[in-house]
Amino acid sequence: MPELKMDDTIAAIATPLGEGGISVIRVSGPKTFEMAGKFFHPVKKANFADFPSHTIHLGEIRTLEGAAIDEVLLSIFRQPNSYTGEDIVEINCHGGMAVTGRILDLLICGGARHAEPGEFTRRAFLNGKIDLTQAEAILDLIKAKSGRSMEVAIRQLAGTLSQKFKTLKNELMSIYAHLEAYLDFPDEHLEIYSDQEIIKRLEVVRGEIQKLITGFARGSMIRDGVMAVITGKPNVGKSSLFNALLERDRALVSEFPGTTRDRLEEWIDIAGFPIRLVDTAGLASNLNHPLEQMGMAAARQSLNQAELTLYIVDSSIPLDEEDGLVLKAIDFKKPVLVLMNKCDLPQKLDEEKFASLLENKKILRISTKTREGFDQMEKNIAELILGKSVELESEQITRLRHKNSLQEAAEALTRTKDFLTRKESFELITLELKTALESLQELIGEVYSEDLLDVIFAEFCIGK
Ligand SMILES: Nc1nc2c(ncn2[C@@H]2O[C@H](COP(=O)(O)OP(=O)(O)OP(=O)(O)O)[C@@H](O)[C@H]2O)c(=O)[nH]1
Ligand SMILES: [Mg+2]
Repeated sequence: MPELKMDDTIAAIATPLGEGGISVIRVSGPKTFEMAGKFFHPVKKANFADFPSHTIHLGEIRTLEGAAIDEVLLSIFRQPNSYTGEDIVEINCHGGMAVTGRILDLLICGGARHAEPGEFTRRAFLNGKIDLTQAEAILDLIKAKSGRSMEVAIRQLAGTLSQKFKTLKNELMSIYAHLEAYLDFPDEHLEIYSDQEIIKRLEVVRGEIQKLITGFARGSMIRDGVMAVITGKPNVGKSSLFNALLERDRALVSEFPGTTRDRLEEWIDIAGFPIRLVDTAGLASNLNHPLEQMGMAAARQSLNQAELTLYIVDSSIPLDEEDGLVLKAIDFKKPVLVLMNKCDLPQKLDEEKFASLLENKKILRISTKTREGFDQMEKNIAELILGKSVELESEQITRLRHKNSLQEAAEALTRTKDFLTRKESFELITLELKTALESLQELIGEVYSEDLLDVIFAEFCIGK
């Protein structure tokens, strides 16, 4: 992407395209008021330049020739007290592709430029309104698929994580400044901390960083979700379970074995955690139709990718050899929850024998018809993916970028400590400490490259 100009005026539709109650068009930049003023005609005949910041005005959008386009509400935010830190107007017009598109066209003709994805937030970052971790949190909040993902994102947006990073950085900065002063003025008899004192302080920072890194697995699970695959023989109730967890009839269900052939997937929220739930074709040895075989191949592929397997059997019929085929296809080293479905019907499955084949995996009786066992099932799913404790740390990292920067910092701190212990030269020691410091600065965006910003903001939608 060519380098973005940041001193021009941008415009975009900030709401999803399509029909809706209202749509919002956002304009930001130095010529915002001049451009909007060409097309906006307030009901109260006031001058645009006199509108105070943070006020809303009723009026009409008209073409330069005077043709009315829509009746709108226009909000004004004057720099620096706005989302981007620049002059902003937000036009609330009637939701609809034609009206919204037309107003945006007028603004573009009036000299605004189409905003790139995330450009409003990028400007907010570049103007110092938010740091990089908060910009990422905004994106996570928009994309949050569950209550917990939302909770973590809103905490990061409020700045708890940035604050933590900054505290760690400031501590390193203070040690660094101390060592530098000693390096620059070795003859001044500055009071110097002992190596032991410095090592102790470095260890505290490294320990904190390590704790954040350890929390990453859980954090990324909260942000990106876990893939849970439903598997079993044909007709055991896989699609019924899929629908019941989704609480709508998404997959076809029938009394005929072989109903599902394609892989279906949907996001669900279990105990606040996002789960990518996958319904698959049944596994059987007697499938001859090429379509059935394709379905089974796709099912096996999904099973390989599963982070959690929901293995379901029909407890109203006895076990047979076909169950052996499914058992062989499941990787019991990964988390597996075994579900004996159709517990509302007379039970014919020998549970003791079945349990002996399952490598001590948890077995639960459920009915997708009556929802018996569902509360326990949801609890077990949450436990299987998160361990016993499902509480969140107050500072939780969720992004690989954060983990990588913290890892670099931790490694540089280990080297700093080793050099100090071995009484290496001060130059070498401060060089390593500086590497750790820079990793933390990159994390919050105190130092950044345009390429990094391009990667981060490309994930955003246009208008944010
Ligand atoms: N009584 C009872 N019937 C159930 C239950 N769960 C599913 N069924 C019935 O079992 C039959 C098969 O259900 P599906 O959900 O289509 O089974 P499936 O495992 O997806 O089947 P395939 O896609 O063919 O592999 C349907 O007639 C369902 O109504 C249950 O808990 N109790
Ligand atoms: Mg099915």
